[in-house]
Amino acid sequence: MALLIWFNGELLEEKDIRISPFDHGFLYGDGVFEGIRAYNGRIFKCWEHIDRLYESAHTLMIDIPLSKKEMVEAMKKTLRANELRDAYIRLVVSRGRGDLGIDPRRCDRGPTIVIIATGLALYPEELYEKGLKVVTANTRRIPADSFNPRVKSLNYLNNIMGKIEANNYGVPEAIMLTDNGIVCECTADNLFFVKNGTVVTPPTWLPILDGITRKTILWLCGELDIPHKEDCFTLHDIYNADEMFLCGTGAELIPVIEVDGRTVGDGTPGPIFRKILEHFRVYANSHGEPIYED
Ligand code: PXG
Repeated sequence: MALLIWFNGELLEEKDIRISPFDHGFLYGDGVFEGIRAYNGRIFKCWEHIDRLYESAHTLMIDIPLSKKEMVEAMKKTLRANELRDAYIRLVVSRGRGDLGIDPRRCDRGPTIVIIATGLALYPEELYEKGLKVVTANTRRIPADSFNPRVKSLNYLNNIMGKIEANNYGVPEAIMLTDNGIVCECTADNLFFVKNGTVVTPPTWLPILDGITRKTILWLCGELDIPHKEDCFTLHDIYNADEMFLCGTGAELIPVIEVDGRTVGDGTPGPIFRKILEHFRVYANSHGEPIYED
């Protein structure tokens, strides 16, 4: 069965979808997106993702013509049409078709909306067991007063530059810093470390994405009575951490065992990471917006 994709209100096969070369998502990266997961027949953190999508769009002054409820219905419809219970969902809203100038006012036909739901594309299980090696990117995170990375926009070139550096070093991820060397996040994941039993992650006023997995982990730490805080820190702190891990909708939670050639902790995924991962998996498989119940 060919994959059915939601495109401006219709479910179509990829070959039947046409997006204009004048679409400002294509011409300028002018738009927003979300990456969402469904586990076991439920959309995990559905409304949190929808809220973030609409907030990103509001900041960019893109008026999404669907209500949040209609957007969730469209997502469910797409999942049902493809008979999916465990899936990765990509929701994309571009500013739509305009002319060759950047002026958003020329995009007067409204946004282009696409929902893709596919099977899962996890990192190999081996990496969750063994952990990743990462490097620090020379490319700095865009300062929040230039363009706030809390907007999950279609313009990911800052992150892609970081990813190219990771690729050039032959590692799966790269750490990105602020322009004065404060640790922010990786190219598509938030970052945590553990020192003396306390879980630490950068605060969202730094130029990072306000990640939904990140927020879930902070909440889980509270539930599990694990000391945790949001704080600013440098590479020295993570080189000398007891444990480190990354998190995001795509990667879920993944341990880091080496940063810039320095072994983190004892070079294996640590006990606090394992505890959080175990509880995260149970929680993710039992909570969320049901896809098939109405
Ligand atoms: N930071 C950045 C820069 C991101 O793009 C995260 C953190 C994690 O956020 P969530 O809300 O997912 O916990 C992201 C996630 C993927 C993928 O396939 C993820 C993102 C972008 C592109 C692909 O995992 N964003």
